Amino acid sequence: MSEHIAFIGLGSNLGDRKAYLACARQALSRYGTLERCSSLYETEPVDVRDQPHFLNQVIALRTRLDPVALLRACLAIEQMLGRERRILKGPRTIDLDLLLYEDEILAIETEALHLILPHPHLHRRRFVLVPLCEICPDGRHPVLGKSFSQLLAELEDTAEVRLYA
Ligand code: PH2
Ligand code: MG
Ligand code: MG
Repeated sequence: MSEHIAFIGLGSNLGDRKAYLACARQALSRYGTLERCSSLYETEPVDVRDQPHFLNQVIALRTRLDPVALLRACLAIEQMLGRERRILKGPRTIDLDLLLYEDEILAIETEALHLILPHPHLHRRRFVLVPLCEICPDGRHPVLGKSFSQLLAELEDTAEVRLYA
């Protein structure tokens, strides 16, 4: 299979958040080349608000894996880094979300696998759009047809996202 660009959102709000992101990037680099990595951002939790602040980042990976294989790789890395799924959208050592895979639009929702591309919340989350715009401002959302910078400008989410020193 040829190479493809995928964007992955990284998030951590338990333990040594920065180290978890670093370990996740290193693990992801076994599945391709890290083309771009955004800065780290300290972000206010959304959806479940009563939990610690997150560190979030978005990376672009050049990979030969297809979307399903890449999702499985992300889930395996989450497992390796001690991810426990106790509370939906609750605290986690590491969360790896497949945001975009080229311009692919797909939905696989089975008991064994849950993959929707582009990621269904991508366009409404500041903690995703800010780092995504940093590394790919002119990229376009394959379904909405708007650039990521345009989506960021129109965003309703006001949760705080600030550069992490
Ligand atoms: N992830 C969630 C729920 N809320 N909030 C922030 N700031 N960052 C996240 O990565 C995040 C969240 C579920 O995946
Ligand atoms: Mg997530
Ligand atoms: Mg996730």
